[in-house]
Amino acid sequence: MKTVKLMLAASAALIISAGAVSLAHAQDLPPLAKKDHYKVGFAQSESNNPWRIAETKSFQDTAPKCGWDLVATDAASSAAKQVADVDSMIAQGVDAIFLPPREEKPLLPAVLRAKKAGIPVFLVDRSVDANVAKAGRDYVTFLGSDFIDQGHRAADWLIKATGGKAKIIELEGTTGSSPANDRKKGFDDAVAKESGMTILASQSGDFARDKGRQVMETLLQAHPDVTAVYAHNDEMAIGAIQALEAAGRKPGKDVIIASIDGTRDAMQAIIDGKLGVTVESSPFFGPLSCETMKRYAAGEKIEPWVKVSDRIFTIDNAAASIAGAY
Ligand code: GZL
Repeated sequence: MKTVKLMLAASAALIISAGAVSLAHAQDLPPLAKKDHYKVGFAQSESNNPWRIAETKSFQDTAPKCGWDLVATDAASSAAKQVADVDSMIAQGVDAIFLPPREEKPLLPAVLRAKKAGIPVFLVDRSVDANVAKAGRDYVTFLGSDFIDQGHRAADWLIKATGGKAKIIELEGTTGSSPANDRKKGFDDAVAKESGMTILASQSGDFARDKGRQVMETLLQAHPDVTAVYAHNDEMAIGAIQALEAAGRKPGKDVIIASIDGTRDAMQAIIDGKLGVTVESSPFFGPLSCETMKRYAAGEKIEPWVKVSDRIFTIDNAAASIAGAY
């Protein structure tokens, strides 16, 4: 009889402790009161390309429609300043923060400080190190594209366009950012399966046009046998086109280029026959952010990843799509 009592007591203790842990986790995510007006922080990483400028405009255009008093900052390509910008929003006591972490790791402590201050954080367009912070516990959710899939789709197109035979230069995005990490993984994993495809060199152009051009100039000198370029974004692809033409090469003819984003200049480069493909990565996060925040305030459990679906633009649809591009 005594043994049974002991077992019952032990299992009761286990249930209480498990409940306490799950309760603690459930309590981790700061609540958001349902009201007509909010003070909302948007801590932009930089404005060094059309994509980021379009994203900021999307939030600014959404603010009056969503009852937001928007506190928008720009970290001018500095993760340290982006951390300071988030801390300033915490000090101002904003109701919620939308954050595109410039790099996965440096922004983590600021996300956790916002949580501790009772401010829900929504990660938008880029994420943080998933090994340390979890959606639904440390931040509400990640709103964004599937970057691994984007890299995979760019590879698929390039494999078909080159018949599975290419010597590739890869221009990587911002070092340590989730799109750069995942677009590299998606592309490199797909290309590794093709015996005729080699990546000659892979280097960051920081998602910027001029840096992309400079890196392409250097890598082109080291690898004149290049036959394809994979750029993690259109700005670097445009920079690569400039570098190739300056070296007397014919982008789209003797060097096939694949990219990601879907900007207006990329669509034009496709129409001009210089760029082969750009996989869309929408910057228009304002409306989706408004909708997701309203769902959260209404008490809905938000899925850990509010996934954005992306189209693909080639010579078949670039002319029809350019009017809506940014
Ligand atoms: C993707 C976004 C990337 C774009 C770049 O969500 O983080 O940052 O692809 C931009 O153009 O700089």
